[in-house]
Amino acid sequence: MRKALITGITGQDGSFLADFLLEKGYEVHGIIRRSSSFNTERIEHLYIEELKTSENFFIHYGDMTDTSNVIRLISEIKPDEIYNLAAMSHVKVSFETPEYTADVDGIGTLRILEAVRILGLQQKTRIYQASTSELFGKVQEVPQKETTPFYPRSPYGVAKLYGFWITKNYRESYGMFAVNGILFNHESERRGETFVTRKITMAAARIASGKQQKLSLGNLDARRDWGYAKDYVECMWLILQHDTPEDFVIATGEMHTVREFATLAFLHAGIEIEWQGEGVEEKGINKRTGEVVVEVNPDYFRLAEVEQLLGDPSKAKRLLNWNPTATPFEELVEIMVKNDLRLLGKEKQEAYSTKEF
Ligand code: NDP
Ligand code: GDR
Repeated sequence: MRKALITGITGQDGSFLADFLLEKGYEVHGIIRRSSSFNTERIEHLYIEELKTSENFFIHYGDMTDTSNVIRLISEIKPDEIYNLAAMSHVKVSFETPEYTADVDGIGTLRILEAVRILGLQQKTRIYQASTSELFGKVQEVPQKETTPFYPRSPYGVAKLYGFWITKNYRESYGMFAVNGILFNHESERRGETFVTRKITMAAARIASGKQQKLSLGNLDARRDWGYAKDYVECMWLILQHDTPEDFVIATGEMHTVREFATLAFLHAGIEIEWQGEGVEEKGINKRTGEVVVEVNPDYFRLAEVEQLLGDPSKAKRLLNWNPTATPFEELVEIMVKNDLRLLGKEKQEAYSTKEF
């Protein structure tokens, strides 16, 4: 039985990847951090005795900043594949915690590579590094492909730049199968609640249900290439199954503004929005009631913004036979809004929580 180790198992991608690999018959090991409150909601269905459908899932305590822990776990598990998904993954927060972000997202990647090398596993263990379209930042070419120069615009992007190059360096220096997936934004019903898409879909559901009055957003003009996370984790696996170790851009090849995402999300929740005003004065008005449902709050602006990202997935299409448009943009938004309306229905039956985002 093939063994996979996933760092960042409690996150959006880690949890989908665990589902995917278990289905493929892998023994899956995941690293979780100790937390003062529960952080395992996305993987409960995999390890809680009454819910679990597989006996092949194991969790271990650990942290990307703890070298001895990383070495010990890799030494005990001896995985065939490592998916390094753990990261301080919020771009805006990385401006507040730049050193920690560098430690986890940059040096954390080195810790994994070094552990595999020190343990002499370089011929056995294949390593996937979660690289990102944020490497392109201030874009030098549209659309962005594997050969486009990088220009990161945040401490997160710069830390991930180190992760990208050290992965490539270990591949070239030690002949390791260590590769980067340069993934563009991918979202889902499991997306973290502080990323813009989920923030919008949750707010749309709550506003439509009379539980919230309005939503505050930052840059409505930012444009992203948004895909569906479930489709993207399959690609992580395909990249590691490829004959040769190579880096791949994973994207849909389609770009939309935050404003477009919000318009569509509110529509799925039953609210038609009309946009009025410009810049920080811009507002989204509920056409039927005349109420303001979206406003701009400069607190959510980035110190250095990535204005637009558009990926060219042709290499992945050609060499991995991957379909970038399996879940179109409209369907992605619908999946997310429907899920948040359903969750709200569930919450209503229990006591409704007034969490702010
Ligand atoms: P999430 O933020 O949902 O998950 C991040 C995971 O990393 C969580 O499991 C988190 O644990 C864990 N983690 C954070 N810090 C540490 C640490 N110090 N030690 C161990 N684990 C840690 O991210 P996604 O699932 O969305 O993304 C997965 C990876 O892909 C990340 O590396 C991200 O940067 C990258 N990426 C994501 C894209 C996207 O659009 N989603 C696009 C391109 C790249 P906890 O639950 O305890 O916080
Ligand atoms: P991003 O995702 O920074 O691309 O990083 P996020 O959803 O946070 O922002 C996307 C764009 O929306 C604009 N925006 C807002 N963003 C947030 N979070 N909150 C708001 O209120 C808001 N209003 C407008 C942002 O300015 C930005 O332009 C994600 C993460 O998953 C990274 O880990 C990953 O590497 C990249 O995607 C690819």
